[in-house]
Amino acid sequence: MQKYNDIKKITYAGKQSTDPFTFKYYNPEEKIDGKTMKDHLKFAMSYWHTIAAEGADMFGSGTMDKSFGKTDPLEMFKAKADFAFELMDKLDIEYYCFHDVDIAPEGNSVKESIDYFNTMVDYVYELQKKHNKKLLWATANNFSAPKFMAGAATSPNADVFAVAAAKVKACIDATIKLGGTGYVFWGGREGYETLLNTDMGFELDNLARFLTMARDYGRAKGFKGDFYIEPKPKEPTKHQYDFDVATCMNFLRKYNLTEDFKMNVEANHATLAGHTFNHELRSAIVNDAFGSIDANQGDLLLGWDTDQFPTNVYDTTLCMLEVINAGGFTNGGLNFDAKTRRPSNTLEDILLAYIAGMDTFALGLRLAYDIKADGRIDEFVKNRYASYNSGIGKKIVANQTNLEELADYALNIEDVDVESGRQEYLETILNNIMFK
Ligand code: XLS
Ligand code: NI
Ligand code: NI
Repeated sequence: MQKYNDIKKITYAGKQSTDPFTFKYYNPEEKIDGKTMKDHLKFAMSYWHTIAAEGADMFGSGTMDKSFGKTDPLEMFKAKADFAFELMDKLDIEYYCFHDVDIAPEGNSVKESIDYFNTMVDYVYELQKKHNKKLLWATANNFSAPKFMAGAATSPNADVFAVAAAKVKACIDATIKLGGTGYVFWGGREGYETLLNTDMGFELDNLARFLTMARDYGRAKGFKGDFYIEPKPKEPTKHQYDFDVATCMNFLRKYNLTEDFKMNVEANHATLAGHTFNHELRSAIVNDAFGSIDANQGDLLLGWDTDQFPTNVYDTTLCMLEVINAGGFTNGGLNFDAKTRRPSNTLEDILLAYIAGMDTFALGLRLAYDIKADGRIDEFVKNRYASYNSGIGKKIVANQTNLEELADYALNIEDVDVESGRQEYLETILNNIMFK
C-alpha cells in the first residue's frame, strides 16, 4: 500500500474503484437537490483525535508519534498545525474543530497557557487563510487537568470555576478571531459520582450561571454563531448533567437559555444514553435545537465512548434523512469526533479512516434522497395520522374541543379499528431502496 507522503489528494473515483486512496461515494462538487455534496455534508476534522491523540489507553502507551520530530513545545505545536492543514487539503475537508489544549502547549500557569494559546491562534489564523479552511467550532478542555477533577462550572471550588471561565473566554475570543460559526460545551466532568458529597441543585445553578456569562460575553463581543451543548450520559462521571437531548432541553428551558443554545449530537453518546442516533437528532429537531453533529459510532457491545469512524450505512442514512428533513445544516456540520483503532497506527490509516467516514456519510446522503424520492415512507407516516384531518381529530388539533365533548363523542363509538404500524413492511422498503 502507498505511504502517506505519496498521496497528494484524495479524489472521487466512483464505487468501482479499488484504489484505497479514493472516494467511492463522496463526490464533493456533485450536486444533489441543487446543493453540492460538500455543502450538504460540511465535513470537519477533529483536532484532538487526529492531531493530538497518539493511541494511548489505560493499558498501554501511544502507538503513533505525533511530535513531528520536535521537542520544543511551541515548535511541536506549529508542526502539528502544519500537518493538520496539509491533511485537510489531502482529504478535501473544509472545516475543523479543536479544544484549546489541542492546538497549544500548556504552560506552568493559567496566564502562560493562555499566552501560548493566543500565539497558536495567530499561527492557525494564517494557516487557515493560506489553506482556505474554516473553523466549525472550538471548545475549552475543562476536564483533563487535575484541578478539574470534580468539574469545572460545577466544581465545588470557586477558583476552579474562575479558571474555567478564563479558558472559555480565551476560546470564545479565538472563535471570533477565526470566524468560527459555533462554540461547544461538552460537559466534561460536569456531573457527579455520589450524592453523599454533592449539592446537585447548587451545581446545576452554577452551570447555568457559567453558560449565561459565556453567552453574554460572546454576544457582547459580536459572536453571531450558535452555542452548542453536547449531551452525553456518562463517562467520565457516573452521572453527567447533560445526559441526553431531552435532559439538556429541560435544563436550557429552566434557565432561559434556549434562544442561544442548540445541540451538538454525537452518535456514540446517543447509544450510551440508550437511544438511537436518529432519536437524539429528532429530539433536537422537534425542540428547534438541532445544531451540529459529532459523527462517529460506538460499539454496542462496549459501554464506553469508543469514537470509531462511522461505517454503518443504516445509521448515516437515517441521520442524513433527519438532517434533510430539518432543512440541512446552517452553522453546524459533521465533525468526525472519531479516532483510528490503536493498532491502525500509521499516517495513511488516518486517511483511510476519514475516507471510510466520509464515504459512509456520502452514501447515507445519497440514500436519504432516494428514500425521499421514493416517498413511500413519508406517505405512510402522513397517512397514519389521517384521522386527525377531519371530524373530531381535526377539532383536537385545532384546540376546538374539550374533555366533555370528547367523552360524549366516545360514548357513541362502537369499536375502533386501529391501523397496523407495518414496521416490518417499512423496514423492507428501506432495504429495497438501500440495496437496489
Ligand atoms: C467526549 C466528547 C468531546 C467533545 C468535545 O466524549 O465527545 O470530544 O466533542 O469536548
Ligand atoms: Ni464529541
Ligand atoms: Ni464523545
